[in-house]
Amino acid sequence: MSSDSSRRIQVPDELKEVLLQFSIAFLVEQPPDVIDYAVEYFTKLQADRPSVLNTDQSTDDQVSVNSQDADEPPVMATSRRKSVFAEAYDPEADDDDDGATAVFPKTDDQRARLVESVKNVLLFRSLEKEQMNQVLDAMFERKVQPGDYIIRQGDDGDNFYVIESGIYKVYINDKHINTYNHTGLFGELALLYNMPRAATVQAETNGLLWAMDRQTFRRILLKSAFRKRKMYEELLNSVPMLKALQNYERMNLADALVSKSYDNGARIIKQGDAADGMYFIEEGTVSVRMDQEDAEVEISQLGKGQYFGELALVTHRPRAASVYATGGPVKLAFLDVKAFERLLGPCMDIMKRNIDDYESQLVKIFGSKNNITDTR
Ligand code: 1OR
Ligand code: 1OR
Repeated sequence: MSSDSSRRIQVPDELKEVLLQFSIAFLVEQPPDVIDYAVEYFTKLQADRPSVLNTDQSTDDQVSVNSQDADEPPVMATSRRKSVFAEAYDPEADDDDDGATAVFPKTDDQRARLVESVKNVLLFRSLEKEQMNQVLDAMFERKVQPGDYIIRQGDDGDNFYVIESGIYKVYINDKHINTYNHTGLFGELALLYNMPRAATVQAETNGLLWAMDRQTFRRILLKSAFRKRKMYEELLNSVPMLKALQNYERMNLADALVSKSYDNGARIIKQGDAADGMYFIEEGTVSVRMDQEDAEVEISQLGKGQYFGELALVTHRPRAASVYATGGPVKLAFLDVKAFERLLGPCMDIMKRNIDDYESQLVKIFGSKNNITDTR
């Protein structure tokens, strides 16, 4: 690729991206006038752009309901584009929708291996049983050898792949940016957003992939995946910590979230319990309370766009506090511990900083050195 002999004009990635997103937004919305629409679109884009200087000061030494708001990552990470997945696809307007679904017969062994491989595929989570069976029927096996190119950047999307085994390296403009180790999926972006392949994927080792063709992908998977990504987009954009994630990583996070609702007063987390995941607040508020002698004392309130339950996952200790739904029904997005470990690595430093903050608050409130984070 870089050894390409023909001299080509370099189109900056940012330009490509901005124009692609603009075009998609235009096609989806079909406004009457291109220029008017462009002015409106780019004005909004400019207004939404994270400001260049992070003026947020975190010197607040009160017990702050909003202490998480100070955890914006450095500007470099935030200046990335905000969102593609809202504009990129309108499931209702999708016409790639007819024809019968392919069926690839499988031996019992193959089917069992396939079921195992797709077990952790987040995109499949929201499928109903019947759709899931259609998906399994439609997938076919592909063996690969070291050096095989599975996907080339810039190509049209044909298949989407779930990894059964093998190591795969991902390159953008010849730069190695990601590696899959015997698990995961790739090739969904081009099919989901109807755009050229965003990256090249090459096998490092022998491996086995399960493929699904574009038609089936779009017909069965796309609508549910898209809805979910769109549903969580606003939430994920409103959590300052998650700005440390790439857009693509936030989309994967959306696939992994599960909605949960709690009535006013319900206990969401019990102090001392083992932890199975963390929560982001979509709607409502929660009260964080700690056992203090015979009573529970409220130590914090959290609201929309904030998160809790991360502490036990980071420290591998029991829950440090109890958390209750307050102020009407509370809507939460739950992230289980496995997905947390896989997806929130880039946010770890920010979470740890906030945890340091808990510690100093603890000393302030209870006047003693705490043990919420020591690992013994
Ligand atoms: P695709 O259909 O575009 C290439 O074909 C695939 O590589 C793509 O779907 C993804 O499944 C996969 N950015 C874009 N695509 C990625 C990335 C990625 N990682 C894997 N793929 N990253 C962002 C880099 C700026 C890496 C994030 C860790
Ligand atoms: P967890 O997994 O331990 C309880 O489950 C959650 O309450 C915890 O994660 C945090 O997400 C959340 N100290 C400890 N945990 C807190 C605190 C907190 N606030 C929220 N949580 N402090 C409050 C600081 C404003 C310090 C103790 C006084």
